[in-house]
Amino acid sequence: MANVAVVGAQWGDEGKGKVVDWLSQRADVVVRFQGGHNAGHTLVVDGTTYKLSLLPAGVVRSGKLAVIGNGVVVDPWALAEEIERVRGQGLELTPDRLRIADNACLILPLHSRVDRAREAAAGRGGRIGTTGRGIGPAYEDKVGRRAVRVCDLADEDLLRERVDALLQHHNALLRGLGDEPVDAEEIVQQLLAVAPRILPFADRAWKVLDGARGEGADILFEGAQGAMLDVDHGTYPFVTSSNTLAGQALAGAGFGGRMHCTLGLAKAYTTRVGSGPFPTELDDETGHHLGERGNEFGTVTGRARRCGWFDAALVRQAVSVGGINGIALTKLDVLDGLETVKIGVGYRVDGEHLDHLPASPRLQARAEPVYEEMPGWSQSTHGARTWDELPENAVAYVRRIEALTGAPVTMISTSPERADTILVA
Ligand code: 2SA
Ligand code: MG
Repeated sequence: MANVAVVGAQWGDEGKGKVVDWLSQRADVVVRFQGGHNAGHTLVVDGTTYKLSLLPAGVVRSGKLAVIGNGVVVDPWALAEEIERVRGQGLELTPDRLRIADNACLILPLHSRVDRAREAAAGRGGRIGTTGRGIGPAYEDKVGRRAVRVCDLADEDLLRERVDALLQHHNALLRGLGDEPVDAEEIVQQLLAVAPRILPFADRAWKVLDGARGEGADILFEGAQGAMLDVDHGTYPFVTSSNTLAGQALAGAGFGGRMHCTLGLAKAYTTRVGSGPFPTELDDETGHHLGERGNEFGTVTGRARRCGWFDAALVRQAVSVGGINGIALTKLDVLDGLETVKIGVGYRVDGEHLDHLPASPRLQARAEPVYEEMPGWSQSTHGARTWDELPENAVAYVRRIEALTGAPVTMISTSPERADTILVA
């Protein structure tokens, strides 16, 4: 299988869990390279449901090595809890099966506090709709060179030094707002208490991956969120705080090899959680119908997702900036029974026709979708496992998506069941 990256091609929640699990069976190593516990994958393996947030999907299969790369922001308490939770479900999760980059930055309780306080203070138009997990503030501290990292947990003096450096920044802000400053010693003690649950897994992840590469291992890079939430290429500022594209996989894991294939996940329609522009959003019966049928609620926060038609212009942009060479199309069955289906093919902005989303959030908000309409299909595609089982109009829909996005659809998922997958040669 070689080295494969699986990334979201829309706004996240494209159904990566199932595809990553499916591919992880063929991989030796599964790596997370960005994001944190704002991600949420649901995996069903042998009748057991696992909800993973920070742990790479590889942990649910024996004999695989799971790696949390340096590009991930790690909440040590959330991680320790997740490790305990999956162990409680009978998984053996020993340090020889999970490695955490010792140069990964930590998310501390103050980060989620800042995250939530900002969201609460922002007016309706300014609220990002974050997961409240402290992701943004933690990445800010990383880039600001004042973060506490996994390796600092192993050295009490160094840890104190790092926490002091971090609080110099945060306490100045808190005092300015008339808030109570954070007590350094309290954080140090909390970190020292959680350290023994994390340190056994800490390692030079880049070296582990280098070794695996030398042995010819097949490595799967598991993306979180999606291309339109990328901090550079997404609908800024309504984005997450990391690069979500496959290009990030190499830097976020310290991997010196090359990616042989980048699989972009896309739903057969579009969803988004949180605020921000969404040109093909349906604020009507059809939008409701898609949300109900597609069970569109976030796995991390339980929030209802906004729903709309498939936006081919958006996915074409993700294919282009993200180097996607194959699309895995999910939840096609949710469109069953619709009389007509629409595909967004571009935008009209102030009378001008665009084949891509402009950078300005003002223009994005004013972008009117330009649609192509196709006849729907009344037959069920739910659970289809071969191309031949798909009604003619559904096949035409998939073919049109390929033509418009510029990437072949190499896989179609027709239910959460692993076997309900069509592989397109
Ligand atoms: P943050 O918390 O700073 O990363 O939020 C910034 C924006 O990124 C969006 N975001 C996501 N969108 C979809 N799925 C995500 N993960 C969970 C999941 C979502 C959930 O995989 O199911 O359970 O709600 C995810 N994580 C971040 C977020 O909505 C903001 O728009
Ligand atoms: Mg998800």
